[in-house]
Amino acid sequence: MKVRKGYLNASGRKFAIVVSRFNQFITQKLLEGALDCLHRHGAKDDDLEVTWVPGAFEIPYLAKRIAESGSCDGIVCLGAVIRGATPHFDFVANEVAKGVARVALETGIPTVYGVVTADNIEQAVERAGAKVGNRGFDAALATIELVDLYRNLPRAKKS
Ligand code: INI
Repeated sequence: MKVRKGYLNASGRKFAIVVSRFNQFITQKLLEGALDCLHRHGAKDDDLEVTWVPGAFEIPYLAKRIAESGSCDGIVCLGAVIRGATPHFDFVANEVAKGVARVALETGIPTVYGVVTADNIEQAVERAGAKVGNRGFDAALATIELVDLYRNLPRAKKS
């Protein structure tokens, strides 16, 4: 029986983080959580790149460019979309979720969704290092695991 698993080893791997400035008081905490996770699992600063974008809507554009550049093994996407603060919450939240998934599917680079979507500021704070953990840390952990897993997969056949 073949069982495939990814292990939590970030050593020697390159990671990109794309983080949005909108609601920066939340996204800064997500970034800190993601960096903490990457460092604790062996990543070195020289192997990390952080790109700031204006809002969550722009995350997929930059993630795609970075994935296509071949500069990293995995991408962590961080943002905060808060319903109370925007009438077009659903639009922004849906687009960023679909966009991040498309980047992963189209480029073959593990690209992980670490966007907090919350009804209000209190809920967002809870997901950025308060009551309910830190979504940035969690997204980085998933990225580390996927990068390791992808490395050990057989290469896709050329059609
Ligand atoms: N961007 C966010 O990251 N979070 C939000 O809650 C948000 N709101 O409230 O609208 C938001 N809007 C900006 C959007 O992501 C784009 O940057 C903007 O529309 C320009 O394309």
